[in-house]
Amino acid sequence: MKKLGILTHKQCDLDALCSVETMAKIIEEHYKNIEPVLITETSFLKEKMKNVRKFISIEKAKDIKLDYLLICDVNEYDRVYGIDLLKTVPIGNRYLIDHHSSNRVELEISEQNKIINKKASSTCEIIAKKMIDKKMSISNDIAYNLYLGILSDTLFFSYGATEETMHIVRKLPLVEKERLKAQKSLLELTPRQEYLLGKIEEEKVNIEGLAVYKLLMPSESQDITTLVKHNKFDERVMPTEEKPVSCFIIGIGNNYFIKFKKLADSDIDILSIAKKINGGGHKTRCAGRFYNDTYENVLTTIISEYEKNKTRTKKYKL
Ligand SMILES: [Mn+2]
Repeated sequence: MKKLGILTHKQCDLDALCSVETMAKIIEEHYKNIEPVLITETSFLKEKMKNVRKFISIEKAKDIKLDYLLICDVNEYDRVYGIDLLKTVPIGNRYLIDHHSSNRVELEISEQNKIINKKASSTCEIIAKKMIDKKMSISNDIAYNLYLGILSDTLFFSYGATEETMHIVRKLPLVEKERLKAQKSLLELTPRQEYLLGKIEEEKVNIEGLAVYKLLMPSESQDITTLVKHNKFDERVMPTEEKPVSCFIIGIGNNYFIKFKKLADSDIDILSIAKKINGGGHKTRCAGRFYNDTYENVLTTIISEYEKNKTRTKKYKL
């Protein structure tokens, strides 16, 4: 029996977990001599999924000899949970499925082993489309998890969803009751999330068109970035007509995770701001990071990058 390790990104979200889970099911069904080994961080989000198998931690995975490796939903070297495993597998046996546009440090995977669709809303969308196109059987559990992954990455189809996304979603064999159940479970906040939501404050910055929100937690608390990936948090930090760009600073000790969002008609190029601060993403929503820094410096840097960007955009206007 050969072993295929399946990895995804740190701070795994539901698109990550559901794409890993579905790929494991596909491999099991189509390759009888390959056993999938799912390697992710622990996450409370698994409770929302259907019929989830065991995911193991990187510590446990280190003792397992892997023959193949598949990476889902991430193509940045330092964002992969368990990246050290990559070099334990021959290059020809490494695979990637992803939908992100930023690729700061390319993973050592040959082009023919990559499926990257930057137009796809989520990795689950890419997998669902492949399954539909190849007329593979999609069980109710698989359909449910794929739907959950797409729903989560698009925040209920409000970000990054396309005609193609909706077309694929409609083809998933799920009854209305199941769709509603998935939607409801995504909406439910855990007590920890309720607490964090209440801790968000708006920062008083006097910058035209920009709203800044902060959630600052001590370093001893657990990683909260996955917990805030919920539309209740997005609603709280949503850009408005008056402030079409919003910046959400999530601080955990000295490390900061910055989420930008903007209304589609805003000229500010938030993606280039994100790229300047160790990040990337999409045109209307992207993220950056600061490591070992202070809140003051993070705020000053963001404001100065925003101001530079604003002047630049204006320069080319009539
Ligand atoms: Mn994703």
